[in-house]
Amino acid sequence: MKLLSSPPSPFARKVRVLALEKGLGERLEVIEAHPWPEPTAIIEFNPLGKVPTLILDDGSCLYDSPVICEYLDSLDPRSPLIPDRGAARWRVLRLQALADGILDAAVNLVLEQRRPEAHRSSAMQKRFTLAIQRSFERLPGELAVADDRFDLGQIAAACAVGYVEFRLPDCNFGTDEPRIRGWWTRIQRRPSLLATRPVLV
Ligand SMILES: N[C@@H](CCC(=O)N[C@@H](CS)C(=O)NCC(=O)O)C(=O)O
Repeated sequence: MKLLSSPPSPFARKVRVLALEKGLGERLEVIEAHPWPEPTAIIEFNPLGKVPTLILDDGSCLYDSPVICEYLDSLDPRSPLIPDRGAARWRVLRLQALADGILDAAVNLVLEQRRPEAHRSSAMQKRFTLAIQRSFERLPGELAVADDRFDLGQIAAACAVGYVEFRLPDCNFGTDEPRIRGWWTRIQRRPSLLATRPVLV
């Protein structure tokens, strides 16, 4: 399998962390592909032009990151990182949705800040910032009911904290909250997270 991935992408990082946690690292060839400024090398595989995109050995493709994670998790059902049913499943998927939503807003905020000043919308920047702050306020409650296992929900949350610290370190999003800090301190040295730290390109 080949994964189209860009080094700073938090969505691609989520997939890479899940693959490493599942012991699938050897089976996943990570290929650097850049969606900006033009996603030329990606659109043949994903018309949306986004990373991550997974190319299977039969040439078919999967996107987006929740679908790729579900697929990779299904390859070895002995150690699921997405529970297959019940309340635990919906907790994990809700936490992934919360973290992915933080990332959508954070990526949009970064893009907004890169526009020439005259083209920036302060209303949109405020909207993205408030969505991120509200979502991080919800995170301690989600972590309190999470399993001990570093599942897909926690992987996504780790990628969200990692991304805002990497791209938006001066914004006060509330990631200093003691319960978030305590959890982050415990998990941030996992080999899967260390091996996928975001890199500027
Ligand atoms: N919902 C998608 C989001 C992926 C995404 O937004 N990736 C960014 C890079 S971090 C991208 O490729 N953006 C290019 C674009 O929006 O055109 C997922 O979970 O995979």
